[in-house]
Amino acid sequence: MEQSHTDDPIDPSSLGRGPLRRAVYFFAECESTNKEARRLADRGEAVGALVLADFQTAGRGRLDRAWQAPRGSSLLFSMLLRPALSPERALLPVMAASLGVMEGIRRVCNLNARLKWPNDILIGGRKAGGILCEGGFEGSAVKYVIIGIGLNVNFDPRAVAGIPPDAASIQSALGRPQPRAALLRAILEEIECRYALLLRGGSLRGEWARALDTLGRRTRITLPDGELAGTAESVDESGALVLRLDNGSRRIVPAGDAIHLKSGE
Ligand code: BT5
Repeated sequence: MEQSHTDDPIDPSSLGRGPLRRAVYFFAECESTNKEARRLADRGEAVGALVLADFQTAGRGRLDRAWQAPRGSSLLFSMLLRPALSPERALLPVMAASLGVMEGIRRVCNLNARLKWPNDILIGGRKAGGILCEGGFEGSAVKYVIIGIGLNVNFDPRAVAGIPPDAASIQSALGRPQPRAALLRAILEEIECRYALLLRGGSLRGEWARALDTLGRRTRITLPDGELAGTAESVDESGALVLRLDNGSRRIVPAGDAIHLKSGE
């Protein structure tokens, strides 16, 4: 799986300044940037720490799935947030992050990425990135939120064992590599302005709805206690999916694993 892409280093000092890059922790290699960010958070690190890695030895997706990326090829980073949010509103930072990734890709690469509810970045309808959001709690209060983002940039997913062959990357979509630092900087700027909007009490619902490829599609959602299938109708203010079930009733789904179905499925 190891393949080297060392000609495009990310210089942390080139990332500019902003509230979610107050302190940048760069690792040539670590197990998982989410794990490092959690370690910092548990030690009392303030909001705005950004953990960035060139390679993860144990990158994680949701539900303990693996996230793989060849060394130096991708964007792998985690942001430490300390929002005053109830657990029901924990998807709001994911909305800010995924919309920021999408807009950063558009600005720097001129590519129209889309989103799959709740945490995937799609290019050409295929998964090019994902978000892993983890919370630290004190009782029922959210003490911190870690938003981990993996985005496939400069490699061909078909050529890397361990990555689903139908995955996408920016290089595969454009036919040429892109400078990772410039892309990361734009993504951080776009996330920061959306996160600031949320902190001011603003809404990302409209932008989230327009960005989601999921809306209007037949979708199957896997939940811890079973499965639901129906048509994804809309999203509510907290980012939850409004699903019209096959029996006609509506169900609000705060989180889950979604699959877009083909018609007739
Ligand atoms: C995700 O999980 O999509 C969230 C991925 C988050 C990764 C970042 S990297 C920085 C930070 N540190 C971490 O340790 N994690 C975060 P999920 O929806 O569960 O998708 C995981 C599934 O995506 C796997 O089971 C594979 O099938 C697939 N996968 C693995 N690597 C991939 C890649 N590079 N591109 C596309 N799909 C991939």
